[in-house]
Amino acid sequence: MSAETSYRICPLCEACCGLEVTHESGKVVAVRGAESDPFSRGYICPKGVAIADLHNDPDRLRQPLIKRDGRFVEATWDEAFAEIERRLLPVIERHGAAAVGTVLGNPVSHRHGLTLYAQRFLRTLGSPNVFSASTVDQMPKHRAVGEMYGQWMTIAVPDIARTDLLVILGGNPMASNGSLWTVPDFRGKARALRARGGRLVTIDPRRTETAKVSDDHHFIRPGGDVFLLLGLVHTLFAEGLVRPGRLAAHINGLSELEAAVAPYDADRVAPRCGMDAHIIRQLARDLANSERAALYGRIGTCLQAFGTLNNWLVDVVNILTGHFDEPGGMMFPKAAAFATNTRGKPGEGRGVKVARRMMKSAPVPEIMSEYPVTTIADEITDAGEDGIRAMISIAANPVLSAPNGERLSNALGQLDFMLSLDIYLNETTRHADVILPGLSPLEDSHWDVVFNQFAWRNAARYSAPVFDRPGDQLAEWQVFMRLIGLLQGQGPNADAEALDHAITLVEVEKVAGALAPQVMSATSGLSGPDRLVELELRAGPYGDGFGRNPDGLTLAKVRASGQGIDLGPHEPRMPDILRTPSGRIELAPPDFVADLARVEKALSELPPELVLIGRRDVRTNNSWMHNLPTLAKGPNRCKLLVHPVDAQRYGLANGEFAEISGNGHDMLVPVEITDDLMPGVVSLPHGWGHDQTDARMSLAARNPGVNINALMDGGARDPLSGNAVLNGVAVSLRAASAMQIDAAE
Ligand SMILES: Nc1nc2c(c(=O)[nH]1)N[C@H]1C(S)=C(S)[C@@H](COP(=O)(O)OP(=O)(O)OC[C@H]3O[C@@H](n4cnc5c(=O)[nH]c(N)nc54)[C@H](O)[C@@H]3O)O[C@H]1N2
Ligand SMILES: Nc1nc2c(c(=O)[nH]1)N[C@H]1C(S)=C(S)[C@@H](COP(=O)(O)OP(=O)(O)OC[C@H]3O[C@@H](n4cnc5c(=O)[nH]c(N)nc54)[C@H](O)[C@@H]3O)O[C@H]1N2
Ligand code: SF4
Ligand SMILES: [Mo]
Repeated sequence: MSAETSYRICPLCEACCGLEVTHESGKVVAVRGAESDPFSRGYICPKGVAIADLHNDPDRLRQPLIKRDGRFVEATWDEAFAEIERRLLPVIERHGAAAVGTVLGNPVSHRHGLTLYAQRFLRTLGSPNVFSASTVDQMPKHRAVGEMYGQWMTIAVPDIARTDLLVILGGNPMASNGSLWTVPDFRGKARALRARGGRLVTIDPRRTETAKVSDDHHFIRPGGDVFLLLGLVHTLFAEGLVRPGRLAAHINGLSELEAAVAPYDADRVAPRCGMDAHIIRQLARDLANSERAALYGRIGTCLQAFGTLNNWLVDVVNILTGHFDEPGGMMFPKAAAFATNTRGKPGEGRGVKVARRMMKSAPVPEIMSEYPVTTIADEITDAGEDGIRAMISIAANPVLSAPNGERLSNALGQLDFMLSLDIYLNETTRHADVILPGLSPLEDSHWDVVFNQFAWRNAARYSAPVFDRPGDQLAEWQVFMRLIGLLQGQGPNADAEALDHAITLVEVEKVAGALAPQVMSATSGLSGPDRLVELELRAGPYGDGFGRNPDGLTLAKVRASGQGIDLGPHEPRMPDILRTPSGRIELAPPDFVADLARVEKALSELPPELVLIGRRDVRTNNSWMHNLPTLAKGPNRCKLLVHPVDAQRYGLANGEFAEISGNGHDMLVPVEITDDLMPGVVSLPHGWGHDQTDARMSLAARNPGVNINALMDGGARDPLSGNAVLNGVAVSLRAASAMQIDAAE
């Protein structure tokens, strides 16, 4: 058999690169960037290449596991569903659905079978206790845009191809490949920006890989963003630079905003964010006076106590300077399918509801029907009779990715039942009673439900499976359908396809009414998430409207195009995109203005002497790609970065171990001394700490690293979003003694 070539969108991070996979006799021969992909144009990173390792990884689960007498044994799918019926249903019968908690991890957003069918499953289960990785990530962004524009997903992205000035605050797209911004080949796009005379400015407590390809980099004290942003907004008002342009007609709350920021002169806030007042003022002027400019804030602005205020003020700066919803500024993508920001009536809506419920164990609100992962342990152990008794983890590893994993581990150990949908036996899933695996990405079809909504440019792309799936392996949407069957009393062997058809029909009837039978028959050749893609695409903003717009898109047309169809650069979408009750942009939501009281208090507090921040490396992905040989090669990436001044202060030497302590935990970690950090700040990546003996990630266990999140107790949150504070956390350091080092090695 000769080699064949298939094209496949990479689902491993938000960049969604097109891959060219060469394979022979069912084996991957090579993975390259797909040069003709209209969206990623040949870009690929080392993780994309490692998709072959993931496909081949002997530790990746291919069969369900059931825990019997404390040990996992391989089981058939029928046995696994029977076990779930036997163990999970009695919990619901006795204690109600709320006794079942669900935790959704990052890959839920990356695989359409998970994204679309986890939602269906949650609706059927009907438990309010849904926790998600968004609460250790971007929940402040959702809260901010929800109140400002009336919809949680109305998130703008930099129009990098047309901007003159891009300012990046708390993001490192050179390592992360972009986030809430689907931007393959950031390096190439940054280079093009500079080549045409534009400027790139990075503001970060570390001189990051992104800072190094920027024209300017400014250090900022971790957690200092709210002070910088208030100083910027104050300067815009004080210097008469408020020029919202076209959007002026669609804004509410400008004078309330001006009054709210009045106390925050750049001179007053500068010491607190660690930047000079003149730099803050100059930045405000540069943003205001550039014809096309964008201020982009990412996870560094979210993982802190003022996360929501930061994300509010970032958009405020863009709006006030006239760079919002304008070419070269921050713009709204219009995805071909599943675009939340095209739903509903243009220019009006009911807005979002926040805090409809609070957690039982802590004063934490539900946002977007989700609760913080940092409350799971308490909801299991401290919520009494109403507590959680069973957990379902869906592509989540909160024992490593959330603070205080030890406490969560102990709590998971107390459950009556735990089910995991996961492809590894890892730090979290080892607590499960049943683990149900998913497919290798190369065995699955793909459409980006989530990330097309944050795309740097609009496009429609679909991938068919590269390989047939092995034997009786189920796709994850089928797993969910059988779980739904269980919940509906159909027993463990429900017919996934028939049930899927029935539920899809009900969903289609809701939107298509009398036309539903016609729509169903027009899509009858497809099932599962692919059918939902076809439905959404044809009904979507570029779709054929099931015949109403014959030139419009169908899945068949997208497939016939080869690697996808370019749908062009972003276009202005205000005011149609608004879904606020006022039909306007809410520039000064009362809850946000009220929260400035905390800022006022923090202004007079002294920051801790030494704080810890995270970082990402292009060869790792949160906690779960340390088992892939291509990525594990090379130097140890779990090192503590320390500034020379701090190294001297604590008596640390390059390459030697330090003991870092926080939250009553201490750990030994190798030190790398570098002046890329701000003095008083140390940095450690997250997702490490693979030293659990009963996990099954053999390569990862050989270089386990340490778990940064053990140094945090999880109680620190942004009150408006419930998001965890994971950066700027106070820690202490000392040189490790020879005895400790012996023990560690
Ligand atoms: N200190 C600190 N902590 C952080 C962060 C930080 O910056 N600093 N970042 C946070 C962020 S942004 C996030 S998003 C969270 C992530 O939090 P999590 O989502 O809990 O963590 P991941 O490591 O992404 O774990 C993904 C899980 O999904 C499994 N998996 C992978 N692919 C599939 C699949 O196709 N199907 C199924 N069923 N399972 C799959 C993996 O085996 C793993 O168990 O971590 C957060 N934690
Ligand atoms: N290679 C790789 N890519 C990834 C991931 C991965 O683990 N590895 N994870 C994926 C996920 S889940 C996400 S959410 C995205 C995140 O994507 P990004 O937001 O780009 O994430 P980071 O690279 O962590 O960049 C955050 C930056 O914020 C800085 N920072 C820390 N504290 C502060 C602060 O208080 N203020 C400011 N202004 N900056 C601060 C850090 O130094 C860091 O440079 O990346 C995704 N892509
Ligand atoms: S940048 Fe992200 S999407 Fe692109 S190849 Fe790497 S992991 Fe895959
Ligand atoms: Mo994330």
